[in-house]
Amino acid sequence: MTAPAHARTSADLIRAEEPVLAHNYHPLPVVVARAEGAWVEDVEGRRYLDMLAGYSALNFGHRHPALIQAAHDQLDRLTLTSRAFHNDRLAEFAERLAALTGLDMVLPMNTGAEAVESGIKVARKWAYDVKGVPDGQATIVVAADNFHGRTTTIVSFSTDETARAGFGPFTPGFRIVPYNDLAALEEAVDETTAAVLIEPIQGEAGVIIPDEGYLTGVRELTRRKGCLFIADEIQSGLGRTGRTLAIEHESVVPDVLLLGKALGGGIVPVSAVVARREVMGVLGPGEHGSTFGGNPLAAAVGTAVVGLLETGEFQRRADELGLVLSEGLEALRGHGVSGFRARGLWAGVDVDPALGTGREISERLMREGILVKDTHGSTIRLAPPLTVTADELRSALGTLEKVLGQAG
Ligand code: IF1
Repeated sequence: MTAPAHARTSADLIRAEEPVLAHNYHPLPVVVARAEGAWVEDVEGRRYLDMLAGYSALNFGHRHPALIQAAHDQLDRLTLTSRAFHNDRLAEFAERLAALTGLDMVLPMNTGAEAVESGIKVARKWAYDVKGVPDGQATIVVAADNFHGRTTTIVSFSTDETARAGFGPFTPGFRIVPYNDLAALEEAVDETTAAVLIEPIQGEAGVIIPDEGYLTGVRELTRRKGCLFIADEIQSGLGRTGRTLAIEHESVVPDVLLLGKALGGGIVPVSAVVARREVMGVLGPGEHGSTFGGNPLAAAVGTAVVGLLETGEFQRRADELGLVLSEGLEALRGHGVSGFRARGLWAGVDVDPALGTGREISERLMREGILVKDTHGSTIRLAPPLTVTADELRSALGTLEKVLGQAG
C-alpha cells in the first residue's frame, strides 16, 4: 500500500512515477508542490528561484493574482461550450489580442504546436486560394535548428535527430535553410512557396539572436516574392524580450503570428494564430477547429493576460532588468561562461564544457536553490518570470558564479 499522496516525500513521488509515467523527460530531481511569483517550493518545503518559468509560459510569475482571479471568476460562471455555440468571452479576447499585435483576425487554439499546425494549414490554403499555387504543391521554408513543437508534421521539418528518429514517415512540402542567412532564403523561396516560418529568436537552439536586419530582410523578401511571413513567437513573445513581440526589435510586422505559452498565464493552455484578414479569411465553416479552442475559461484568462501586456509594464521590466542580466553574465565571461546571448529577460548561456554539461550545472544550481534547464551540450537557458526583482536576479547570478567556481 503506497503512502497517501499528501504524506509522500519527494523521493517517494519520483519513485512512484517510474512504472506508470512515460519516460519522455529527464526532469531534475525536484518535486514542486506550490509556487508564487518567481518562487517554487518542493514537497519538503525547500524554496527555489524559478529561472525557467515553464519555458516562458510563466512570464507573469506563478499564480499572478489578476490571472488567478480571472480564472476563479470564470470557473464560477462557464468553462466550456465548444464553438458550436458562441460564448460571451471570446469576442473581447479576439478584439484585444488583435489590437495588441497590430493584426486583424484571431484563430484561438490550445497548445503551441496546434497554433503552428494551424498556421501551416492557413498558409497552405492561402497559397492555393489566393496566390494560385497548384493544389498540393505549396512549400513552406523553415530554418535549421528550429523548434516549433512535437507533432509528426512539425518534426518532419526539424533538424534535431532526437526529435525525429522513429517518428516517420514525414510530411512533405518543407524546405530547410540555415537561420540568419538571407541569401539561402532567397534561393529557397520560389513560386510554390506559401510562407517562410521562423522564430524571431531561436529558443531551443540556445537563444540564437539573428543579425540586426535579418528580420527586416525576411519581411522584404517575403513581400517581394509574394509569400507569407509567419513569426513563431510562442516562446519569444508576450514581453519576454522587452517588447510585446520579439519581432518589434526590428519594427517588423509579420503576416501571421503564432502565440502560446504565456498567453495562458501559466494556468490553462491558450494559443492563437493572429493574421491579416486577407490570410485568415481563407478559412470557412467546418474547415478547421478544435474542441477546446476559444473556450470561455481560456478566453477569460487570455483576456486578463492581454490586459497585463496592454500596460507595457512587463515589457519595460524585461527591458530594464535585462540590463542587470546581461551585465551580470558579461562579468562571468571568462569565469566559466564562454559566451552568452541575451535579449530582455531571456539568455542562452554557454558554460565552459570543462566545468560540466548543462545538465550537471543545472543540478548544481538546483542544490543551491536555482532552477534552470539546459538546452544542448553545455548551454543553459535563463528565462525567469518577468516579475523577478533585480535583487533576485543578482542573487541568481551570484549563485551561478559560485557554482561555476566550484565546478571543473
Ligand atoms: C517540450 C523545447 C522550448 C516553442 C516554440 C512552438 C512550441 C514551442 C518556439 C510548441 C514549445 C516547449 C516544448 C517543451 C519544452 C519547450 C521548449 F525545449 F522543447 F524546445 F521552449 F524551447 N514554438 N517549446 O518553444 O508549443 O506545443 O509545447 O505548447 O517539448 O519539451 P507546445
